[in-house]
Amino acid sequence: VQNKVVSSAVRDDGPSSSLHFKTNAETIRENIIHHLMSFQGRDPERSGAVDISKALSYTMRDLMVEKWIATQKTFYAKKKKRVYYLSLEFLIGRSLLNSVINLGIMDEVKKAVADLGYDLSEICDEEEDAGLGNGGLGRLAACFMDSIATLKIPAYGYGIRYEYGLFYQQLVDGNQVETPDNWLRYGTAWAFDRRVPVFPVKFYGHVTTYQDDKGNYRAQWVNTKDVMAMPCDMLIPGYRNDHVINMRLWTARASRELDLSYFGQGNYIAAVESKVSSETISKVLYPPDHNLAGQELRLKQQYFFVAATFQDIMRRYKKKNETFDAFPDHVAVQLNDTHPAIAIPELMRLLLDEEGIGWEKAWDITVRTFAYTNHTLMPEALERWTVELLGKVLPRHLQIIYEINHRFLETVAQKYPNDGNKLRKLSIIEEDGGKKVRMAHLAIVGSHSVNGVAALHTKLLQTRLFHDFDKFYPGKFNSKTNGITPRRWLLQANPELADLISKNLGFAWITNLDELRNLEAHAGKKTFRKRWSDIKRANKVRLADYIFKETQVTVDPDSMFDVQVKRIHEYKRQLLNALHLIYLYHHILRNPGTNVPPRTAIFAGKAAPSYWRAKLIIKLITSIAEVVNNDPRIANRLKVVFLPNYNVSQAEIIMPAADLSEQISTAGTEASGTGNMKFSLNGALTIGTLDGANIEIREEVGEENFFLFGMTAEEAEYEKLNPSRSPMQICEQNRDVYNIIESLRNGSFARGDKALFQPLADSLLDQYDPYLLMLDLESYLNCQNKVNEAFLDQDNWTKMAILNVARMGKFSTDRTIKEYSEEIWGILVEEEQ
Ligand code: B1H
Ligand code: IMP
Repeated sequence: VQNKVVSSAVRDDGPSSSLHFKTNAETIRENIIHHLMSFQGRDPERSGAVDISKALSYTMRDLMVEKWIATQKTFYAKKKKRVYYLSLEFLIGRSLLNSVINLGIMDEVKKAVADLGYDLSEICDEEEDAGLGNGGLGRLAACFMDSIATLKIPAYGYGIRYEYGLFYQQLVDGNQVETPDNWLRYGTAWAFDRRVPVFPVKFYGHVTTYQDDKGNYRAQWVNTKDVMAMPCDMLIPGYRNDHVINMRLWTARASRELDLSYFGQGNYIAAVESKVSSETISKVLYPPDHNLAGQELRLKQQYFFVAATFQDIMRRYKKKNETFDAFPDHVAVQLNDTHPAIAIPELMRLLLDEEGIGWEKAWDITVRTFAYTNHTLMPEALERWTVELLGKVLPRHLQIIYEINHRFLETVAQKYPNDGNKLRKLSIIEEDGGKKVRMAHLAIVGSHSVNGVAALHTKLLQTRLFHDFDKFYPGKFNSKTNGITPRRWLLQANPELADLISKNLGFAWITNLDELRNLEAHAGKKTFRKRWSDIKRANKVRLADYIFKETQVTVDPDSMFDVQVKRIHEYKRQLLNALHLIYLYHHILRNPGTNVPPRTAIFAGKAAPSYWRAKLIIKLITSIAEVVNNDPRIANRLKVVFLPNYNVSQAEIIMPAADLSEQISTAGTEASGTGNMKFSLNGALTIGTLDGANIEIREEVGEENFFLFGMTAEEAEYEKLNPSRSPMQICEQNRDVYNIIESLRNGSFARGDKALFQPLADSLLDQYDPYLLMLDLESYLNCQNKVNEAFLDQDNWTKMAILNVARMGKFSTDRTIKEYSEEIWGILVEEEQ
């Protein structure tokens, strides 16, 4: 990713703190050279941008280590409660520029790099993205780490160090083709591979019982196959506060004993094979997203990192504590969705089997320790493991889950006597169609807090998905609206806008985003708006250059940049967007004199490799692009672009350049969304439905600064079962809609192939469409007309954009994390950082 502008929209009141070596451009340059020679074995005179990038990264890491050690010592000194954020995904992206900014040494680093003959942006572009996540859920975890470090919360992130992150997406003839993301090919400067502590993780085997020295029967999990977990630490610096926290990602290694048993039999090849198979556990991130893989390896990944993490938690806890009575006062564990929910029976197992604590006490400790965040209402994403698989891989955990369920259902039966239906609905075990463990139910029963990620999402959890649980556990459900970190998503991604804001408001907004409110006073000033729109244009030029480099399509920076970037999924309705583009194409052909403003529709996003319908939607978009972009009659009034391989660093180029943000999911399907916040914070206006956090964004920015269309979640729920109009009726009543659908069926966008997009046309015309595309289409088309009109008044558009940014304070993860910390973890955030 190139053409990134790097500016110093950071305070220029000098380096933020005492450092091991005095950081000035000179010492930074010396350290770069030292690393080049001592660690990379390069001749400074012959090394290129890649080498400098790595050496600079090591230099930044050196600066962070000392702060990290000091930070860890304060956790011990103050006997603080620690938070463990468990997530199967951390979508970090790049770290170099972020660490330079957070360390507060931008000017010094720029100068050091310039003295070596390079531009910092060029050096930063050499870094590979750490794409250890699928999308919003993983990126949220990464934004949380930044805010946790900035707010000085004693916390750790725990996850897996996947050797391959989310697949690399190429477009071949307009179709998605996946290739492996070998992000560690040349190593990474950001992770410390550690030798200690290393922990064994057990799998398979069976359970026996024995009598302990007090005469109690205790379970013992034996004859297991063990895999070793090795820690790999990534340091996360807070924003200019000397605080550095730890993200511990586990790597799977074959255990020595396992190898020896094979060697003993003289079976060398089997020993090596078994080593390879142990190590596949941390090989690759699962890409399905909102769809369960249901596979043994995925379950093993989940338990692998949970078991290693809990051994680490116990090790740390036992350093200072003799008994487990105070465990929940010292340890809070946040489960990022149900992916790590096997931690609940794992803690029970440790307390019961290893520590010899009785059930009631162990359960009390467990529930007070865990909190669970739900991220989706989509039924296909709710994890359910078959009893057969869980019993095979984790036999002791299955026993414990059955016991948890047994005791839980007894309490349910007490509250609702003779109500078999209630028991069936609430049970952790799903009985019909082969027994399955419902991980969400396990997570709810085993946690003291269950939160949704936006107000509407939480309400729907309470009224629909988990209604009975909400009744059964009053007060357990709560809402924590998502956010984004303003450090990466404004200060770093949009340096010129950040500069303009800082020049007018000072720097407080960087750690107190509500300060942006003071921009409102500037929205009325002509000169300010001019500066603002100049910056937007420069960002659009940068994106236009990037688009040309990646796709060889020329786009006009003065056209409206209409952007939808996110995972490709039917519920997100990229297809609805595509239908509007077909409409626009037809409209311009039929009305050559029309005054609709020129538009550039920009898409990016990955489809799950086995989700053929999502892949067909990508093919449709690239096919529309081929037709529209090459039709001379359109004369550049409409361009369509699909940027391959959407990732964090691409998002950092896209967000600042958008005019219009497409947030058009069917109401009631997108739990929150966080891309919506990134766009608004960078001065794009939103066209969106009343879904997820869109509702709260609209509330904040004002309805007059938001393009709303479509049904509400309640209407959508009703229409799904009782449609007011059929797709056929809609086509009959609206010629434009008829023509759109017809063009999918007659091969217009498929080089004459009538069959290619037939499945999409069929689903649109189907009586039952869970995503209600046809029922929202006219409202969407009308709303896009309003967008066109509004865009013709550029000056007013800019005013609206400024007001959007001014009112985005709520959507900082600093606010989100403060709420988690104070309302769930029981940790007060110190006001003065
Ligand atoms: C979100 C997921 C998700 N919700 C299953 N659920 C996965 C589910 O690999 N899997 O099996 C991976 C991811 N991701 C997203 O979380 C929501 O759709 C967004 O609306 C939300 O903003 C984001 C963060 O809360
Ligand atoms: P951990 O918490 O044991 O993973 O150790 C992380 C870092 O914290 C260590 O590298 C030490 O710098 C520091 N640390 C570990 N144990 C103690 C302690 O008992 N007192 C103070 N600092 C400690």
